[in-house]
Amino acid sequence: MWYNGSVAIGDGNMKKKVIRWKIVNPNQKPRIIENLYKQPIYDMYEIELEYNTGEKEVTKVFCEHDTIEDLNEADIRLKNEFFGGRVKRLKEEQGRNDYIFLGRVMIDDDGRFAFDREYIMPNTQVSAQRYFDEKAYPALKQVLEQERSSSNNQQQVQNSQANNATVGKHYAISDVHGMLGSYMEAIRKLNDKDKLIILGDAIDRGKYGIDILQDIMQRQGEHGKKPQVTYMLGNHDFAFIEFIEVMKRCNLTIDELNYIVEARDLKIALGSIGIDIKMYEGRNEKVPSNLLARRSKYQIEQEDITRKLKDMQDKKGISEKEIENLGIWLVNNKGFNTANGFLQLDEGKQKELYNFLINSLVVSTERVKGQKFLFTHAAPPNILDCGNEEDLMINVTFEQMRKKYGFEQTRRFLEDRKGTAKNKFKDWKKFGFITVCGHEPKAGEIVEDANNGFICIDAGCGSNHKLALYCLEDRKTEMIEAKEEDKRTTQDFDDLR
Ligand SMILES: [Mn+2]
Repeated sequence: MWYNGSVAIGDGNMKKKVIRWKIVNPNQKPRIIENLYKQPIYDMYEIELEYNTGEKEVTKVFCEHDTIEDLNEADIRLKNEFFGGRVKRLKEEQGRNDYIFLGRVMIDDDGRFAFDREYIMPNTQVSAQRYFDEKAYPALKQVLEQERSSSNNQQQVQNSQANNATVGKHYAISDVHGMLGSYMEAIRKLNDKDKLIILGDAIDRGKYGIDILQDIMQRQGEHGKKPQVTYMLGNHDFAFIEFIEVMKRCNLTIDELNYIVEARDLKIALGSIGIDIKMYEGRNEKVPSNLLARRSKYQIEQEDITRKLKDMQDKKGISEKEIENLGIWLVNNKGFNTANGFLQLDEGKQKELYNFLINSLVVSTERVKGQKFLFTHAAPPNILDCGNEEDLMINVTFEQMRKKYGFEQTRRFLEDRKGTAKNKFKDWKKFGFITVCGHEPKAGEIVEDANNGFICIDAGCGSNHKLALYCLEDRKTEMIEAKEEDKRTTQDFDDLR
């Protein structure tokens, strides 16, 4: 049976399309889901897209049980541009034709990403297990070791050729997001004299963020492994530091972390269901009983989890805000891979990693071929705060910034958006600087904004799998395509940030 509906397709530039749905094989699950969930909670569907031109195509979708009817009756009639946008993105940019799709993304009042129906879990017990499964990580380690040893061999061969280079160049990459293969390939393309500046967010989304950070640690400083690497922090690194500090201060257990994840899952699910119910009510239509039943079930679970979290607040001294921040990082920002990796390390290695992070730079400057560059994850600092510095050539670590401006101000700095920070870029431009930054991906492209004086090199490594290796001397970019193994670790997610 086909369900019919119409939907606006495209990101921003809407093109109208008509779609229809059909259940193909309710018991077939995507492989990645099978790994994550112990219950067959997803059905596979085919959707037929019909373009205005009359052209038709069929693509596969995986949906949570029972939600396809909701989508048909509700979401499709509702303007659901994200659905179309996602189909388009996944098909065009990733060449994929199977994925999980559960509906819309919701943006909160501040224009920030709030929830995503991808995270609705009918069984939150199961969903929480996926984040902190002690057995999951070692299996991945094996894959990692294979990648390492093959890249080491190649590295040796390459080094013997490349070491003869007399002068090194400066390169920058950003927002690697756990894609170890892409990171290693960037490293392999450099010679021993080159310098690589990483503009933050090496972690989260993909599975190997911790391994990337550990490799970077070995390459830091004059006497480190070559080529030399400088790591700067992004907003994901900030959230990771917050996680480590709260974990340590409050001595949280794995169970308690899972409560935080469950609470977040439930909040997202209830938020999404709430939107649907409001929509039916707004149209004076009967709210489907399965939707109401799901809401009651989640509400009961939420009451239970709220009690547990209250208990944690009293006994462990974790604040409500910290619980929320951790939940957002672990679930929405896909920090669970990083958290899992971190928890597998012994205490000494954990400490080493933490010290590395808090002493990493958040702002740095460099002269390359006479041109002044400012490096930062999101946007430059307010130039007035840096006025006393000689020539404005500054290097600021996370700890220095936190001491001077506080934790929350540092968070805001690392989360800054290009749209609102234009004047900061322009101020630095007046003093002859080009800002090189990341943070806001453009699929498969770097953005050179000469007017505002910045180059954003985030080509979306963690979402559409393109890593831009930017050479400052040549002002040229090389695009690195992610390895299949890395792609699989993010295949069940797609996100804008
Ligand atoms: Mn970022």
